[in-house]
Amino acid sequence: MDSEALRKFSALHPRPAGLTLHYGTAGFRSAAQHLDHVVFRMGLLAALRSKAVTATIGIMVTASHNPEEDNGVKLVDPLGEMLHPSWEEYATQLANAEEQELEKVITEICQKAAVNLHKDASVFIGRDTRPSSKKLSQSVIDGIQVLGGQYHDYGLVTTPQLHYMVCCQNTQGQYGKATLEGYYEKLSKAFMELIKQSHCSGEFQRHLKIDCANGIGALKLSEMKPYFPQEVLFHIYNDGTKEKLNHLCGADFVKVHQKPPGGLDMKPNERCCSFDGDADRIVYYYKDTADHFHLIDGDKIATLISIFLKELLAKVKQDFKMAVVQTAYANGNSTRYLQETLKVPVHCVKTGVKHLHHKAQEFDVGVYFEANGHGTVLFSKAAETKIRQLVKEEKDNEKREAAKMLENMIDLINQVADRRVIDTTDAERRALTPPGLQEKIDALVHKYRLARAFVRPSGTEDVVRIYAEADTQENADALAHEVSLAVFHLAGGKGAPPQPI
Ligand code: 16G
Ligand code: ZN
Repeated sequence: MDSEALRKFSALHPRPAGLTLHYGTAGFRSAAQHLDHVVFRMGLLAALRSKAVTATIGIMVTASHNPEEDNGVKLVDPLGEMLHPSWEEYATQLANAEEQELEKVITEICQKAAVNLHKDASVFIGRDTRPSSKKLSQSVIDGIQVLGGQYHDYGLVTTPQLHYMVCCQNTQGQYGKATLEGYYEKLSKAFMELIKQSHCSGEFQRHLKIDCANGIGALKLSEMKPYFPQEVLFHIYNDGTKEKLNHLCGADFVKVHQKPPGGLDMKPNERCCSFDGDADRIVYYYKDTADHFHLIDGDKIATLISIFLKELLAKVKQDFKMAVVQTAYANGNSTRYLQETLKVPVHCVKTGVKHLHHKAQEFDVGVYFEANGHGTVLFSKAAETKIRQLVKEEKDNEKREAAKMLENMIDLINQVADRRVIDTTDAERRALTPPGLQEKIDALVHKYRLARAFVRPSGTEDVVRIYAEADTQENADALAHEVSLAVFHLAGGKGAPPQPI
C-alpha cells in the first residue's frame, strides 16, 4: 500500500469531526456535503473488494428517491448484486475511521477478508443527475487510484444500468455487452418479444406517459427511444429541465400520496408510470372515466407477473418451484390473493432489495417486488430455458388484461408517517422496543376490519416509519394516526403530538 498517497489523498477528503454514518439499506445516504470522505473511502473499499473477489466491482453515486440536497453511495457486487452483507461492516468501519487510522483499518480488512493488495482492481463508476454527484464521483476515483485500481467511469447512468454493466463485464459478455448500446438493445429486444404476445385492444399505437422524477431516467429514456418500434410512443414528463429532482413527483410521491405527480396531465384511461430519481423503481397508474385514480404498485405488478408466470409454468410439465417475496409493506389483499387464489407461496423479508433478492434466489422462479416499485423476477437456468422454449412455441395466447386481475383485488389504503427509533423483529412486522408499543399496536389493529400496522426505523433517513392499512381510507387514516400517537408517547416523540391525517 502506498502510505504516502493514502495520507495525501485522505487529507484532501477529510472526515468532518464527530460524523458517524452507517452502510444502510442501500449504502450510505446523507446530506451531500457530508459525503466527500465517505465516497473517497468507498473508492478504497471498491478496490479492496475487487482485489478480494478478482472481479469488477461497481460503485454508484446516488440517493435514489431522497431530496436533491442528499446524496449517497452504494457498491455493486460482481453479478450485479448488492454488496455482500459481510462487507457492509467494513464499509462502515472505513467510513468512520479517524484519518490517522485509515491505513490500520485497511490492513485489518485485508487480513479479515483475505485481500491480497498486490492484485489488480477494476471498478465501474456511475452517478445520477444530482448537482453534487459529479464531484463525489471524482472523489471515488481518488480512492480507487490510491490502491492502484483501474476504473471505467460511465458518468450519468441509472442504477440498473450500472448493475448491468458490472454483470456483463464479469460474465464475459454472456449477459450482454457492457455498453449503453448493449443495454438498450437487450431491453428493447426483450420488450418487443413480450408485446408481440400481448393483445392490445386493436390500437395501432401504444402511448405511455412517463414521469422521470426530474432525474436520470429522462436522459436515458431519450437515448433509448430510437431502439423502440414506432408503435410504442413514450411521452416524457418531469425531465429535470425545470423542476427539482424528486420534488412533488416520482414513484415515491405517487405511491405515498396515491395521486398523479405534478407536471403530468392525465386523461381517463391513459397509461402512465413514474420512476424514482435513479430509475430503479417503477409504479404504473391511470384514472378511469369516473376520475378515480388507480395505482399499479409493486404488489400489483408482482401479482400480474405471477398470474402470467403461473399460467406458463402450468404448461411446462416440470415441477419448478415458484414463490413471491414481499416485505411487510405489501398490501394484505395482495398477499391473500397470491396465497389463497393463485396458490403461490409468499415469503416476507426485511425492507431493501438485497433481502428480497437473496430470498428469491432460493426458487426456480422467484418474483420479488417491494410495494414501492423495486423488483424483478429471477429464474434458475433450467426454468428460464424451459419457459423461453414454451413462449416461442406458443402461438395462441389467451387474453391477460390487467383489468381481469384488478377486479379480484380491493385496494386497501396505506398510510406512512415518520417517527423516532424503534427495534423490530419478524421481517420488521413487530416492534421489540420500546416496551409496550407492540401490545398497543396489536390492540389498535384489533379495532379495525382487515387491518394491519407496523412501525420500523428508516434505513435511509433519521425517522421512524409508520404503516397502516384497513378496509377504508378513513379507517386506515385513523389507525395510522392512533399508531403514530402510540409511537409519540412510548418512543419519546419530539415536538407536538401528531395530528389526525
Ligand atoms: C432503499 C432501498 C429500498 C427500500 C428503501 C426503504 C434498495 C436498492 N433501496 O431505498 O429497497 O424500500 O430504502 O427506505 O435496496 P426507508 O428505510 O427509508 O423506509
Ligand atoms: Zn432508487
